[in-house]
Amino acid sequence: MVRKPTPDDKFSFGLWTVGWPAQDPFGSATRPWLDPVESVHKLAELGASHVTFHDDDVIPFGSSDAERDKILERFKGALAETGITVEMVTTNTFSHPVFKDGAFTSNDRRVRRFALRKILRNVDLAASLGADTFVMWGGREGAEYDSAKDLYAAHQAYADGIDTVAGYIKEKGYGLRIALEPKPNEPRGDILLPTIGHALGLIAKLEHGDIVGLNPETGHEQMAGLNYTTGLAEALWADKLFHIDLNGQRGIKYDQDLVFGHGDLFSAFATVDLLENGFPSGGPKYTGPVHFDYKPSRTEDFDGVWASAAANMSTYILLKERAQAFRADPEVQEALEYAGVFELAQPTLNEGETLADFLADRSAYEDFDADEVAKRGFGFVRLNQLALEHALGARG
Ligand code: ASC
Ligand code: MN
Ligand code: MN
Ligand code: MN
Repeated sequence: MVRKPTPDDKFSFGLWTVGWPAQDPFGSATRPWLDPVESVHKLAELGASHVTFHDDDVIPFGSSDAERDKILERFKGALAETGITVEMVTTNTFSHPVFKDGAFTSNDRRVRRFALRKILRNVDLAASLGADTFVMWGGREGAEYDSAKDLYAAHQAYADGIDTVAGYIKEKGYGLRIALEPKPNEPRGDILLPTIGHALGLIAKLEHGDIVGLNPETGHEQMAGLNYTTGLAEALWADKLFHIDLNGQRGIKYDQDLVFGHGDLFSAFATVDLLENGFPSGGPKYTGPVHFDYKPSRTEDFDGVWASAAANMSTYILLKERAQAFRADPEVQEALEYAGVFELAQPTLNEGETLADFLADRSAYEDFDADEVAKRGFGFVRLNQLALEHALGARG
């Protein structure tokens, strides 16, 4: 690892990432089960500060209460020994066959009630471990066939389910916020809340939407051909960026869950630039943990698993250094100025300007010389080349 993490980096890993045994639709697992306790120790050694997990990652589905208590006691022992904390907890409502048609939106009402109980129970666990965020990835909330769902009822059931959980969190006085994780498809043909924008639309209609935000994943947006950094920006602007899942994806295809930066590297540079440097005009900044949700490739043995975990952190730090150098470069500042990047934060109407004043301003319309103004070059390509040269470490 060319860069070593520190606690200030707030690096966090899902236990399902390093623990993935690498089964896929065409082949069986290439690695044995990995004890979550071992993962906690190993991640701590590598420099991570936090872990996250689905209930079933730590406590196998169907465990008795006694087994559950025993497992949790041992797990908490590993946390205490390493100083690792649990910043986020999420619920597996996608692996067991009972969830094959979804959880909150299954056509089978019995499944919806079971899913809600499984999630509420996990909310209690999340609160008891001191987590800040409760993620909901509705991986099976969707369909393959348009006629298979009442799509109005599905959206209502989804919203009701989230509102019930949010109401429970408030009633219990837990310090948790819910973060919805969009994904366009896989494992279902189409998944509800396919993008950041769709999720924001649903949150706006919730009764308890004040404690519901987003956990956008790099690859999930890129699977839809969308710009992850732009999505993070919209979520930040809406004060809804509660958590992040960083990873890598190479274009519109199956969910690759590569190491962060091993997909679209230049896009990853822009993501880190936004996360670390914020918007040029100020505005809200992401201050939460830097969480990786990737899968060590199926080709890797355990040495490769730990090398890939380290790679996520090392790549993030390298990009952070490059992004800081980019913003600190006077030539870049000049190029940003030339490009009008700072001008966009200037309000379009003057302070105190009434609509009547505006309509009376002939310079804005009647005397506006569109052909003359259209002659302006923005210099975006030069700016982008400066970004690229900084990203490659060729400057400063
Ligand atoms: C999650 C999450 C995902 C999925 C996936 C499970 O909780 O954030 O992207 O589950 O990692 O394989
Ligand atoms: Mn993914
Ligand atoms: Mn994820
Ligand atoms: Mn995933």
